[in-house]
Amino acid sequence: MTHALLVIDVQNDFCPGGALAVPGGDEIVAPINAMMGDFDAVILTQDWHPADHSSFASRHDNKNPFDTKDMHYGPQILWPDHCVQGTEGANFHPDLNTHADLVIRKGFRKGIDSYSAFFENDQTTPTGLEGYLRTRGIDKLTLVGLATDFCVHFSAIDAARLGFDVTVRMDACRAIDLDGSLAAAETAMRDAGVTLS
Ligand code: VGL
Ligand code: ZN
Repeated sequence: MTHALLVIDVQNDFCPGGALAVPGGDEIVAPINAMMGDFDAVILTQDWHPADHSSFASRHDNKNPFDTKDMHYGPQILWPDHCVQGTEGANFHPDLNTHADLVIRKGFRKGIDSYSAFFENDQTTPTGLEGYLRTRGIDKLTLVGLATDFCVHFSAIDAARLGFDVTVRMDACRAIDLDGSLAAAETAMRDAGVTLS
């Protein structure tokens, strides 16, 4: 098997002090760096929004961060402005080893969010990552990063549905955990055939 490490969104805005800080988000940087050498390929994802992205609560009247809004593709949680293209918050954590084979950006279309590294939130628009993995012969994925219950969760489920052998290293992930979203994500990942370790 050809085994890739998929490092999800280890960016300043998801770390303590950032705009959408995930508790303990920076604690996973050293363990992730330490595991990179164990894989045939290392791929980083980067949440990469235009300043007027429709997932930002600030773009909607009478909405606050963490409210939900019905979009054309379904319900969307509204977030504080985060990971704006070209800003310090969108940069990878300064200690993350970025000597990766591929960096894939997502969430760059104003009108649609993308939690998954494979499909945007309409669950049909591909990012191109599947083709990259298949043409490189990668069939096994280990996921780590931020946040367990959003981008890691949706990426893991999509990868399993696409037929990859998927493991999430929970010790190298951290969660936002809104209203039980971490427990729900764990159940959904297990039901999709993802190994949680
Ligand atoms: C993420 C919320 C908004 C994530 C990205 O990386 O999990 N969560 N954008
Ligand atoms: Zn985002």
